Amino acid sequence: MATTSTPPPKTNRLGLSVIDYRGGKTTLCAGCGHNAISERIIDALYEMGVQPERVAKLSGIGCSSKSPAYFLNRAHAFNAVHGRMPSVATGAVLANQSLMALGVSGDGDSASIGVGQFVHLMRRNLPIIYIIEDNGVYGLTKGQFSATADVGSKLKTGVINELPPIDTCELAVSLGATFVGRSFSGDKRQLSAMLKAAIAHRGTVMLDVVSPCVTFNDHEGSTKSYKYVKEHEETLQDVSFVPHFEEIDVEYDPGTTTDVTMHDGSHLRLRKLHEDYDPTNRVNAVRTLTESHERGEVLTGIFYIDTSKPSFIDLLNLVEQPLATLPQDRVRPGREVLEEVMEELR
Ligand SMILES: Cc1ncc(C[n+]2csc(CCOP(=O)(O)OP(=O)(O)O)c2C)c(N)n1
Ligand code: SF4
Ligand SMILES: [Mg+2]
Repeated sequence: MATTSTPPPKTNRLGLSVIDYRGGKTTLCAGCGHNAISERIIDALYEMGVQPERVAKLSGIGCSSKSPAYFLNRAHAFNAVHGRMPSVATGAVLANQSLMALGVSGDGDSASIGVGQFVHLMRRNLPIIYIIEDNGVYGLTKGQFSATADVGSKLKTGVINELPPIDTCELAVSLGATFVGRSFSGDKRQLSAMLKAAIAHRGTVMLDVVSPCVTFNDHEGSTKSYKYVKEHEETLQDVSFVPHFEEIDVEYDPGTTTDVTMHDGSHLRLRKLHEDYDPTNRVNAVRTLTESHERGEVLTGIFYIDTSKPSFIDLLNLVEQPLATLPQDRVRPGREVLEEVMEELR
């Protein structure tokens, strides 16, 4: 009898299969945009060959903040207090700069209770990938408006939002984050390319991902529903990404495409779709976002990128070895060193 052999599982450059990047089974609602984002995170980390144990997953409180439990079981994780993930992330990165920090937050977690912490994280350029899974509501507490809800957006109960939204991308660009973009949980191709580029960046990456809440905010009158986003999405560029371990063999026309060399030698390629948009111009990025709001669009793409600004780690001039693993004799130099310092101060 002929035997049939199953083909070996596909592996990445570390020899790991995609299963090594998975997490627990989701407890979020079926169809929730947050589940699709977890899938894209799994694929991006697998395809980039990131060692799972090198990642620190961080989050606050909300359905979105639960989602790190559904990817990367083998990573470090800290589910912090509501809106306080940025300070926990800052501590973790400063203690061990060899970790790759991946923060997942919600629009409520970041733009309401956590806005103070969000603001200070953005201005420091701490190396972190900060994702806001943006559904315009507090999903976990049954669908109240969050601060990213658009004026005129309607709840299922008929309540209409009259307060202007906070655009977290506009805020992040003006405060100093060095990689800022918006995507949609339903746009597999664009979100995957952005996540891979985010992994190659050293500095604060802020990605606002519109992620519909099918239970509380996916109806007629909502501006964060699948239907509304599909009908009103304006894409700034066609985003593609060539990792440093792959040969670049595609020619590009500098007139229509911006090529950004990332910190690790990867290439981010942005093919202009509409206007002559320069993603390295901060003032223009803020203006473009404001104008697109006025037109009622959901603008997606990479709004701003700067690969030259020093990160928070560079500014602090930290030793290269992670503080967490420095030996005792370097952490506690001893009485003689203290006396030397005191002598210098006399
Ligand atoms: C200090 C504190 N205040 C309020 C709450 C209640 N609460 C839990 S989650 C949440 C909002 C979550 O909204 P968002 O971050 O948008 O996440 P989503 O559930 O929409 O993904 C609130 C207000 C809390 N857990 N802790
Ligand atoms: S309540 Fe909304 S945000 Fe929360 S899991 Fe369900 S669909 Fe997702
Ligand atoms: Mg929300």
